[in-house]
Amino acid sequence: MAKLFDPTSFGDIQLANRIVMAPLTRNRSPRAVPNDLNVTYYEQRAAAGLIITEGTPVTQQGQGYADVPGLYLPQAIDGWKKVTDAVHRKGGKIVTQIWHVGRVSHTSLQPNGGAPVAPSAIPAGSKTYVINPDGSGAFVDTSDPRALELSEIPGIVEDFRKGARAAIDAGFDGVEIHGANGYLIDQFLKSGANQRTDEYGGSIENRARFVLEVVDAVTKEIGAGRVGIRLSPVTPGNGITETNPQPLFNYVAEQLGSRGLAFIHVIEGATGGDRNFSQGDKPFDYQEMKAAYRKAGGTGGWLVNNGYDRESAKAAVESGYADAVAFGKLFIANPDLVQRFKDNAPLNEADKSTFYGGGAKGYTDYPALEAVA
Ligand code: 8OZ
Repeated sequence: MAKLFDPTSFGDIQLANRIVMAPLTRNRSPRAVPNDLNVTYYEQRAAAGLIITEGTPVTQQGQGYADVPGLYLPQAIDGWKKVTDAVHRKGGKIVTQIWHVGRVSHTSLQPNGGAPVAPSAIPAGSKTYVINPDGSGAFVDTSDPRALELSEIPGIVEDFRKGARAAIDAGFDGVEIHGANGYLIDQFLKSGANQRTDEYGGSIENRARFVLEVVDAVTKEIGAGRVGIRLSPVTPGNGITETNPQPLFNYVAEQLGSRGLAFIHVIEGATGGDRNFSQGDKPFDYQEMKAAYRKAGGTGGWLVNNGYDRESAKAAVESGYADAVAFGKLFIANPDLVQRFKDNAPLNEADKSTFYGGGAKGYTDYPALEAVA
């Protein structure tokens, strides 16, 4: 029986334990370049079995929030190198989450102030985060998107490929493709955001074409054993809706099963909220999705996320429900979460007011437990 503290492998990546740091947007990298404060933050959390960095746009067009670090500027690669070196020196493993926000953006963040792009010209009706001229941060409504031309889609697939190459150049152990939470890939997958009438819209096969093209381009570039993907079958985040998620995600899982990926990262329920939230006319069955993946030959780690604690994570791994568990807020507040779980020690509380933007406060100043003499 596997245990939460046991090592495992996700494809070519060896994890010292099954406690994974979930990707967390923190808006502390001005000009899209990782800095020394970011180095400290990730280094403090290197005892995680795997760190998945915050979402990292592969192009400026893929940016939806101020001060998130990217992968498209040479300075950003240099900045990320310092992060990956620091985590590796501490014996940790780190992948970066490659990201395109699609319609969840604002014209002020887009190249030449243009409209954000999406499968269809349907607004997200969501909020994004920008920096005011006086330097303060603010949540503002997302801008109306324009529908991508068919001829533009290969270019975005190529942007993901280049992002994956840049990630390896920056010293990452691999990448997680951000296919969740209502961003571009999820927009293609789900019928509420995708009303295209070409080969990228309509049937499940057509709506899944974009994500599979991205997966194929990225795995060809860096090797499937270094590639994971994050999916959120039912989250309503960023205005995303799907009336029939089960067959859609069973199909996606089955297609991924033959592609040799390192891990599949599934957000259960509403991201950061109700684990039992669902869309469609019956509760989503995650084990059915996992079975479709395994039946198709998928051997990657099955990584689950959303509202787990020490006990439920132990139970998930020990029962074989999952291979590993990703924690978000608990890792924000507890840099030494692995040690605290081992000791069954009390946990620090996360301060929501410092999640997005700002400096060291609420970022690198959460205390670790005193070392036991
Ligand atoms: C919170 C704030 C901004 C972005 C996600 C990348 O939901 C995000 C995100 C989360 O995946």
